[in-house]
Amino acid sequence: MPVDARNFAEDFDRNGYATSLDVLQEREILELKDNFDNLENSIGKENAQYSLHNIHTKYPWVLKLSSHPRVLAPLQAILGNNLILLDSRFICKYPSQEFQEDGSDEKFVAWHQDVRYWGIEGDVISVWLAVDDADVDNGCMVVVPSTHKDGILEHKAASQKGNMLTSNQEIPSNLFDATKSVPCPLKAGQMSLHHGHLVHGSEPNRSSRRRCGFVIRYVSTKAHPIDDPERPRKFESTVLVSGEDRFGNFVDNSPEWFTWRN
Ligand SMILES: O=C(O)CCC(=O)C(=O)O
Repeated sequence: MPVDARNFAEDFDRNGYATSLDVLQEREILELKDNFDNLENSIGKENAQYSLHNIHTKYPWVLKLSSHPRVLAPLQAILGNNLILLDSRFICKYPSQEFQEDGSDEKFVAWHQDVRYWGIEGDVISVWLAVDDADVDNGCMVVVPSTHKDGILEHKAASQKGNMLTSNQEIPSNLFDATKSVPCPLKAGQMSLHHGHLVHGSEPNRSSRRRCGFVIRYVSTKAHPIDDPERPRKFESTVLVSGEDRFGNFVDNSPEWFTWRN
C-alpha cells in the first residue's frame, strides 16, 4: 500500500470520517446534475427526497457513480481491493420554506449510527457524494469525530418532527458530546466518508437551495450479514464493485450491463 494510502487509512481509523475529497470533474458534475434533475422531474420532489433507494441496479449512470475509480480509491485504501456495494440512496433536502408552505415539518436527519439497524459483521463505510453544493445553510452532514470507537449507542424515538430516518429514532444527547460535532461542507462533485459506527446527522435546509447527496455504503467481501433480531435490516441489492469475492457472503446482483468492474 503506498504511504499516502496508509496515512489516509490511519487518519480514517482515528477520526471515523474523511471529507472534502475531490471525485468528479466539471463535465461529470454537469452530467450528474442533469441525470438527477431529469429523475426528479419525472418522479416529483416528494419522492426524490428519500425514496430513491438502491436504484444503482436500475440506472447505469448511478452504478457508474458507485463504481467510479475516484470514489473507490479511498475505500480500497481502508477496506482493501475487494468491495461490495451494500446499499445506496439519494437524500435530497429541499429548502424548508418550500415544504412548510404545504404544512409539512422541516426535514432534518437526527443523530444516529448507520449500523444500529444493520446486521453486518465487519466495517461498513458510507460515501456521501454531493450532487449539489452542501454547506451549513442548506443542512450538510455533521459528524462527531471518533465516536465510531464507542460501540453501538442506544437509539430512542426522536422527539422532534421531520426526522428523515425511516426508523424515526435518535441517539439521546446525554450519550455523546454534540459540542464536538464538525460540519462536512462539500462542493458538488466532492465526497465525504464516514464509518458505520460514527454518530452523525444533519440540520434542516434553511437556505433557498436544494441539498442533494448520493449516499453509498460499502463493505469488504470479508464482511458478512448476521442474524440479529435487534438489527433486522436486509440487503437485497448488493453488487461486487471491485476485485473478486472469495467468500460469497453477499449475493452479487450485478445487472448484465455492468461490464466495467475494476
Ligand atoms: O444526508 C444526510 O443529511 C444524512 C445522511 C446520513 O445520515 C447517512 O449518510 O448515513
